[in-house]
Amino acid sequence: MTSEKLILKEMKNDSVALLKINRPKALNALNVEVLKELYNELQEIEKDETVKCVIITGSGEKAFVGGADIGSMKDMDTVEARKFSEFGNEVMTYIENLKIPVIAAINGYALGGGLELALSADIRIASENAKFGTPEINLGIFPGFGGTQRLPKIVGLHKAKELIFTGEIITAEDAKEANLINKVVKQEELMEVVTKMASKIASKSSIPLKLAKQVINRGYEEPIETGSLMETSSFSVCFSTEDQKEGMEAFLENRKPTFKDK
Ligand code: CO8
Repeated sequence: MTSEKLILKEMKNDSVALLKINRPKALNALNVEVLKELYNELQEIEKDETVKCVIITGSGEKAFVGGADIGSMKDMDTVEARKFSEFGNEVMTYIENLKIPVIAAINGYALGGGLELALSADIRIASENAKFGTPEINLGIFPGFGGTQRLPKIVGLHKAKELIFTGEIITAEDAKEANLINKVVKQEELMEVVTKMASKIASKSSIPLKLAKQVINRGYEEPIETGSLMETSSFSVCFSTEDQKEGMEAFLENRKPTFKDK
């Protein structure tokens, strides 16, 4: 047992937080303790109105997250496995619905539960050395942290089934081709690119950012009529904000807007 923190938090600037999973020797594998600490850190971040974007990454050069911790799962019975899967799903759904945008900076292996963590983020940027897959089938199980649900929505049913049934591990380039990730960058540039994108997002008004995320996520599951209604209601709320006036005035005055999140 180590008393070292399993999640390292660092502020990249006033409004961008970085959470780094800190078990590099175990390829940042997710056990209950890691998931709990990640959940706690995210809850703290969500309470802090000044943070407007979160980056999640893994420690070390080799892995984002190598999966759920196989050692901690091996002897689980059905009840324990159900609890672990339920908790993992709870954390992933919390990330997906976090009020502010989440970027996964995928710095190496994103396998099994690690891929499922990345799938919960809003945006996935990977380094060239990253590798992706759902190798659970090789362990006699299948994805249990939301992968069977999120993967098909992102890459399509056919590709999700191929990955889940074969357990094949694919390169960052193939993952980009499959629409699994937004972008592939050089390993040494990953954090710079991701921080730049996070800072760009954080420079916008938090009101339309949060509303847009909510409408996209909720509307995605609904018929177009319901989604459009949600869009119209939330969109019109922006017109009660100072930031909408500032954004449009700044455009017409040919200057950069200064948003106050009001
Ligand atoms: N769990 C625990 N330990 C791990 C994991 C993992 N998922 N992945 C790697 N490690 C450990 C290794 O055991 C090794 O430890 P040690 O040095 O003590 O032997 C260390 O990390 C380094 O790994 P390797 O020596 O294996 O490194 P290689 O470069 O040779 O290989 C691989 C890298 C290919 C990534 C390899 O480590 C591997 O195949 N890892 C397992 C990948 C995997 O199967 N992931 C899926 C796990 S199952 C899952 O995620 C299910 C999610 C839903 C759970 C719901 C539960 C109910």
